[in-house]
Amino acid sequence: MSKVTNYRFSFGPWNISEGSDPFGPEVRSPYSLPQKLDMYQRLGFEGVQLHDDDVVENLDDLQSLQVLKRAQEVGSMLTERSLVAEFVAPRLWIHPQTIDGGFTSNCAADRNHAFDRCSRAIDIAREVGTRNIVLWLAREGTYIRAAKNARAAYDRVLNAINYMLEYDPEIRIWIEPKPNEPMDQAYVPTIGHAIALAYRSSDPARVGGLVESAHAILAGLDPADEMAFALAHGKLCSVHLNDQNGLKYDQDKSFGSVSLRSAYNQVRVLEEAGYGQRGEFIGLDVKVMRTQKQPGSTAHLVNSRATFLHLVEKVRTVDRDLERQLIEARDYEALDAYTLRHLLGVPARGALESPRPVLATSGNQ
Ligand code: XUL
Ligand code: MN
Repeated sequence: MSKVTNYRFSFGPWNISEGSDPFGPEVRSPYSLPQKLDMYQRLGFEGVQLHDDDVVENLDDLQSLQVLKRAQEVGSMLTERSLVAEFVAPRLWIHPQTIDGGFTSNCAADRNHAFDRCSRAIDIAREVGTRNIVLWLAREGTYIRAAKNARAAYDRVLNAINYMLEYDPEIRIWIEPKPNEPMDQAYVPTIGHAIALAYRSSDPARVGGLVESAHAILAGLDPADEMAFALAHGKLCSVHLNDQNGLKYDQDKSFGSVSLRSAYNQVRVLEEAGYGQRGEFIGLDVKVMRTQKQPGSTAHLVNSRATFLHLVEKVRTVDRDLERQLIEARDYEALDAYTLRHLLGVPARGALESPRPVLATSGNQ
C-alpha cells in the first residue's frame, strides 16, 4: 500500500432506530429522515446507505412519476448536506408478494413483482445519485428445503441479476450474503457464493460483493477472510462492519463489541489492501441497544467509527519486523502474544513477554 487512506464512513437511516424487536414495541420516538440526515456530518459520516423505501416510503402504492419526484427531493436533501448516497437496496422482504421470497418464489407473479421492485430501486438510485445497488437476498431461501427446487433457485437469482444489469447498463450490483434469518437456509450464504454468481452473470465487471461482519460470523466464517477473499477477486465493493456474539439472531452489535481482535483483523485486511482508496466506504450496519434513550441512540455509530480508527492506528503501528521474524521462526505463540500485547497497549518487551530470545532457542525439543 503506497499512500495513506483517508477513510470515509457510511451508515443507513435504519441504523438510528426506535428499538422495536420481535418481543416488544418501539421505546424511542422516531427522528424524521431530514433530522437523521442533519446528523450525518456531525457524527463523522458522509455516505448514506439507503433502501428504496428509505427514499420513497410506500413506493408500491405510488405511480412512477411520484416515485421519481420524491427520489429527486431526497437527492436534493443529500446534496444540500454534502452527503453521498452510497447505494440503494431494494427491500424485497416486506410486501405480501415476498412472503416466500421474490426471485426464488414458486409463484411467477411474485417473481415479476420482485423484478418490478428492482427496476424501481434502480430508478430511485439514479435520482439520488448512485449507480450502486445492494442485493441482500433476504427471503431467497427456504424454511424447509423440500419447499423449493434449489437448482432452479440459483438460475432464478442469476436471471434477476442479469435482468438488472440489462435494465440499466451503468448500474453495479453488490451482493450482500447472509446464511440465515429470516429464512432457515439462504441460497447465497457466503461471499464465495456471491462472487461465483458475479462471474456467471452477463457482466461480471459490474457485479461484486458486500461483506457484513455479523453475517460471516453467522456462517461460521472469519469476516476478515471473507473480506480478503473478495479483495483477492477485486470484488469487495463495500463492507458492513459490526459484531455478533455467537450463533444466534443477527445482532448488529457495535464494531469490536464482541471481539476486538476479530475487528482488528478486519481493519488490517482492509488497510493492507488499500481498501477505501478507490472511493469505497467503510460502511457500518449497527443496531443501538434497546435500552438507550433517544438522544443516545447514535452512540453506537460514533463508537464503531472511533473503534475502527483506533484499530487503523494499531495496524499502522504494528512492529512489522518483529512479526516477520516470528513468522520466519514459525513461533506463532510469540506472534499471538505480541498481537495481544499490541492490542492491549502493553509494550512488546514487557514483563510478560520476551519474544526475541525465543528465536535464538527455537528447536524441536
Ligand atoms: C440484513 C442487512 C440489511 C442489508 C441491506 O441483515 O444487513 O440491512 O444490509 O438491505
Ligand atoms: Mn447489512
